[in-house]
Amino acid sequence: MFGKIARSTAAVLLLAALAGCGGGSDSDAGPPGGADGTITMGFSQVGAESGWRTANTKSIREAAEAAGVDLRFSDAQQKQENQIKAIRSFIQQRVDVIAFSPVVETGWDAVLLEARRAGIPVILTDRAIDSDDTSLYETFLGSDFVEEGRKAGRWLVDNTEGPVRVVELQGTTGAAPAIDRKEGFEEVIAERPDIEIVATQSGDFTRAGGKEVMEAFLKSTPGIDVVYAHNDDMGLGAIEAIKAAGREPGTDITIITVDAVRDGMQALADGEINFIVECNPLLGEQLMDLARKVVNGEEVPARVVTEETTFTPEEARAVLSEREY
Ligand code: GZL
Repeated sequence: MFGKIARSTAAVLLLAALAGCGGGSDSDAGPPGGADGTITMGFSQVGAESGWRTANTKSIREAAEAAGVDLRFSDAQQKQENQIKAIRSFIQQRVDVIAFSPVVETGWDAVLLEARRAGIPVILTDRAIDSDDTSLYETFLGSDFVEEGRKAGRWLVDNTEGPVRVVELQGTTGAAPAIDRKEGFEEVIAERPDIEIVATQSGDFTRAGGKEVMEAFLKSTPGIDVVYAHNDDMGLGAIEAIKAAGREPGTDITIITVDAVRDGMQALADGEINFIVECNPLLGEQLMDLARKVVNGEEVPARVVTEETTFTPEEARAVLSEREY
């Protein structure tokens, strides 16, 4: 909001378009975008922790290429301080727009205020932030993680009877998908007092993390019926641990995950996972379209929710060959 007013004013006041990045509210900045209209985007990515992230990065890079966007890409290796450093660097470079997937929900107000003061609009993609000041960003593009958790809980409520002991592999501590997928799942299973989460711990959205936590659960927690993993990668790590313990994943222990990336869908098709809630990583095209509108001072929705579904083993077998990721 503030960024758009500053940019429009700068654009109206300044007739001569100088070469170089647009952005910035000082008086010598040309209209948004470079002299030839090229948009420069600074993008701070969470990291490369999962199959989902890899697919998301590929989608963003390919969409930037197709849209002629000059993409300045930074991988934060799942560290918030690296994302804050990258955003400050993008401000120094006076990019036209900043987009990022916040690794955790909190701690962003200061650096986003710096971007706003520099007149550079910010787009949140994939994960949201928990801030009272919604003017710090123009829009949020990504999934409804609470609904994803509800879908996982709904499948469990509808497909089990009697006492069910669940162990939960949470995503990165403080991350929106981890907080919200837990919230949605618990909201729905509350309908069944005989479904109980008997252990819960973060596996940090990685395969290694899921395996390590599941190994500990198998040693410390008797009578596990179900694993609810906040992403496929932790579910695949749990499968390794379950097999190493001489048990049958998908048969002895039911497994529910979120994402629907290729390796997860293959395990689902093979019957080692029982149900997957899709989380669509292909956000690149929508992001570039939103960026163009924001840079040009056009109105954009405060929230753009992505379309996604769920899969059973039979449904996975039917679509596996045509999946993009
Ligand atoms: C969800 C995304 C999550 C995925 C994980 O939009 O932020 O992060 O579910 C990824 O696989 O690590």
